Amino acid sequence: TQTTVEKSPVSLLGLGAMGTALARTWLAAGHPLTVWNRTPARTTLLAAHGAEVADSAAEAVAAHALVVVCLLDDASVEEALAGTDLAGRDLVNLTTCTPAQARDRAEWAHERGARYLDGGIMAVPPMIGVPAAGGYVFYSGSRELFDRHQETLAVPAGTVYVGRDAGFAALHDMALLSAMYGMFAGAAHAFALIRKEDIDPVSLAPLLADWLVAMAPAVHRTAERLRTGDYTQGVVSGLAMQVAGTPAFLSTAEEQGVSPELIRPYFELMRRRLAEGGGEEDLTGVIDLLVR
Ligand code: FVH
Repeated sequence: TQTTVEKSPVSLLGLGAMGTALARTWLAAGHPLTVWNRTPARTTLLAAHGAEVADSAAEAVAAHALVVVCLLDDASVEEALAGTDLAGRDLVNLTTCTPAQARDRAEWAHERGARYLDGGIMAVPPMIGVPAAGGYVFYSGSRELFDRHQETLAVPAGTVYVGRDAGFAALHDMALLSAMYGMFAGAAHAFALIRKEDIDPVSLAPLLADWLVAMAPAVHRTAERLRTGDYTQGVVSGLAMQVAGTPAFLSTAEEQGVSPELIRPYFELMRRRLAEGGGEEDLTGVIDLLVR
């Protein structure tokens, strides 16, 4: 005899690009799903694939204990959930927000009788439901809520719990995405340097990607130095040497007719740290200049 395992039902509010991707994976995995979206037209396709469509956010919240929201921003969460009865609900908020907004939202949910878990999605919609793509979601807030629903939450993407502080998922999300924008900024400068030359950007791209991958493990050494407080231990490329090299980068930008506005601020910080006596360090000391 075969036994069928009942899949946990989910209420999902928000069917933008990300919400729709999440909805598809839960439906495909056999989870009963109730959806709501401010613009009802976005529910049509999902209804055809078996989703129940709620006429209001309140109806969606009332449908199941696990309520997932994936809306544009914190203000839209406030607006969508106003007038819903959250008492006894397990609210999982996958909307991008700041750590402070997440903590306030957790308190707001608790005042309304709900448990709260915040999520920061480290994936774009095509990575959802594709384990090999490596996408995952940071979660923080109620550990009990995370443990109870982990199996369901793991359907669209991997899950990484980062602590009871509801703001930590957003903080991890913002930290990683900030590093990503720094990388994009560096790549933008690199492409700008060759833009007017007879160099195919497509031939530079793999060199650039491989170089960034080769340099990425440096973050482990940075983390160790931050932990020990010794910024000079095992330094290979000292700050004094690196600062001495910065005029060449700025002159190259000038020669190529490229604005140095993306790289100059970082060079300024390196110079300041050197002036404060950090010549024997690597680049770790720059971090301390940023922290106010
Ligand atoms: N898409 C991505 O690449 C990123 C990947 C990382 C995580 N983000 C965050 O996920 C949240 C949702 O993003 P999204 O891609 O689904 O965004 P949109 O396609 O723009 O859909 C927005 C949904 O929010 C609804 N909405 C907006 N304002 C309100 C409101 N005041 N009341 C109720 N709902 C609202 C909107 O509804 P509609 O315009 O269809 O009526 C969409 O359902 C987001 O935090 C990303 O940062 C995605």
